[in-house]
Amino acid sequence: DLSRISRALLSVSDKTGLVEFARALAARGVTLVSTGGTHRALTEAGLPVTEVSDLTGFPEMMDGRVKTLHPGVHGGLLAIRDNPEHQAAMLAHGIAAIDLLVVNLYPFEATLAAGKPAADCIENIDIGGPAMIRAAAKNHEDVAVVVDVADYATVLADLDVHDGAVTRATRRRLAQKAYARTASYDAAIATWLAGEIEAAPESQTFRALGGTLAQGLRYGENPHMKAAFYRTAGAPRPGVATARQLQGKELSYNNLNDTDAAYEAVSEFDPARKAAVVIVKHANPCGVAEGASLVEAYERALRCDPVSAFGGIVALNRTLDAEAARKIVEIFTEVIIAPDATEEAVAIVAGKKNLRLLTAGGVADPRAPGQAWRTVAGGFLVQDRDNAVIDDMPLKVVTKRAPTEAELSDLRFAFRVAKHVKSNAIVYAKDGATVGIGAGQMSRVDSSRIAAWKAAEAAKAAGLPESLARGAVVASDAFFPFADGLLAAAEAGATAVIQPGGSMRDDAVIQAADEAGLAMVLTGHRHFRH
Ligand code: 93A
Repeated sequence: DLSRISRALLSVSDKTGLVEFARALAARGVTLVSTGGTHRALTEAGLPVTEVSDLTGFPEMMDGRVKTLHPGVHGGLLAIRDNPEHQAAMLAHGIAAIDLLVVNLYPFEATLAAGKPAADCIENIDIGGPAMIRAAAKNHEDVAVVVDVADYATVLADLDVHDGAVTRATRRRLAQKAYARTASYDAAIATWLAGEIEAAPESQTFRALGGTLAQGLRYGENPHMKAAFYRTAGAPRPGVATARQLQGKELSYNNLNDTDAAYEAVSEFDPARKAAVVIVKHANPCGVAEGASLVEAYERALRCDPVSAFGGIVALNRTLDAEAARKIVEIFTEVIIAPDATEEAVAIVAGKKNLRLLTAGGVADPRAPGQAWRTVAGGFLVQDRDNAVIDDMPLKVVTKRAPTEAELSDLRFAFRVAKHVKSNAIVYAKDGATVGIGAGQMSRVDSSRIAAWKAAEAAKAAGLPESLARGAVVASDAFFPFADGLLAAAEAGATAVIQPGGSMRDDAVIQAADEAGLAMVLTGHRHFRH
């Protein structure tokens, strides 16, 4: 089960911990071989090390594009030690066994993330490194492969405990990690190229692999489920994966999921136009509002459903200021996320030790293309992200009465929100604030009833005599299949309706709207979200 380490090949771009590790190997009698830059670093540290060109009989050439791609290297990595034919081949061609491979790759992902030109990204595609990693990992019965600086200690611990050898268990673990690394490396390259050529979802199933670990999580949606958070490669959209956490407890799986929902929703609201706030609970908005200031927007968003907002996620589309911060910390909130935060706001939030504050550096572009995926049993689904925006949709008035300017503005607002509410989604809005949200019901009429009931509850909580749905407008994320959902809205007091249209019974629904004196506009776009 043990494989003695006599010879190691080191070829690393990230030279963190290299010299210490190589010195520890040398001290344990391991012969060192390495490529140009690595060789230089080790020689400078006074370590005895052979150059890889001594193994290959070729100099490194073509700007280093060809340095280790040679049987002198790959034979040494791939030869099965107890196979007589392999041994004979090694002898015949003067190939020496390599027992330990230490490689970390050209920094493709970092080059891309730094926004470097395409030519730099291409030059940072490592060929020889992955080839060696895959060879050593394939031959893990005889060879140990290290692709992560963190595993230098793993190997040294094995060498010390097992008298200069690495266990099979360690080699297998290292091999798995090695393939995970080359897979994510190639996925990052493929994903980048997919973006460059604007590939369609069906051509990029590989994206599922393009993750690098951002954070291990204590548990998943429930405590008995293990979980982790991965970041995908490529041009990042400001959001939960790129945000900086300034304070508070570690984010949980549910926090991350809800914070994403909240920030994606608030990014629909152009910060140059108005301040906007989204409060999310269980991945659904429970209050959304615009305002002249963040604090005004927050107070109006909170009014929609103060009960659900307790323990929620608050997303803002502008720099968190002191006034808004002071108001938000009045109730228990799990997470605040904003493009940025003033020093004063940060100090106010600091008073709440557990409250997490995240700054995303900007708001996401709701029109940005991209993909969304989810797993299904035995597979996964890929689709374009929903980047349709109400402002780009030609609206069609289908009722006798056209909406007033004020109604039209609220209709757009409500439909913008409905896009981020789980289907079936019904959203009541008035004066740029939601007043009742019905989410995630299996029938549209149930969502309509829930939204109307919520609006009545919100009025009660605010001590108002009349339901907040009265005089409001209503949005539906998909068409009304029957008039019943629409009539429920009219009964609750809505004056105007926005919905995609396209039902077989559109005529009956339009007629019902006319009879109820409603103004109705069709968007031609559906915003299902499941
Ligand atoms: O350009 S390469 O793909 N061609 C190669 O043959 C090759 N062999 C190792 N890059 C290659 N490497 C990479 O060089 C390693 O993966 C490592 O990242 C880097 C180390 O180079 P140096 O030792 O010169 O700093």
